[in-house]
Amino acid sequence: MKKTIGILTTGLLLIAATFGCSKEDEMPDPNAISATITVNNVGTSAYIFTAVNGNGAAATLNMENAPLTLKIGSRYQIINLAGLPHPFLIKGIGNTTLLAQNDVVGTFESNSAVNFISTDTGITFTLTAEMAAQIAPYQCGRHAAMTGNISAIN
Ligand SMILES: [Cu+2]
Repeated sequence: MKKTIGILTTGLLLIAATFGCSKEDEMPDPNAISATITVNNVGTSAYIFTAVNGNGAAATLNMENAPLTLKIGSRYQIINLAGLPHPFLIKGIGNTTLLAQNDVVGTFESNSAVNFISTDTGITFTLTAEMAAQIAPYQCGRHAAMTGNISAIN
């Protein structure tokens, strides 16, 4: 009897493990980062993108204040090598701020679907359709000249 229970338990554990695996395969992690974008500064006059890796983001590298294209529905990590002297902001229409690396509180920072994370080295967020409808240029929180257009695409 003990042996039967042992075999049954092993069997159930195997089934559980199998189902566990297939479930993870079917359901993508909503917090998985689709693309990583690395940015740096040129003095106080421009940002430049130095690397774009992954899927959903596009920008011309090493071009001052280059436009940034982001696919709606993907999650992005922006690594800001310029650091806190040049806090990275995503502006909204009407000169609002949607997300900010500095202590400005953007209007989408507490949105659970956007799941905004801000650290000394960058920001991470999901570009939801709701946020995309309001998105405007990126800009440095301290230098207005450091700015470029963001295009949100489907
Ligand atoms: Cu700056």
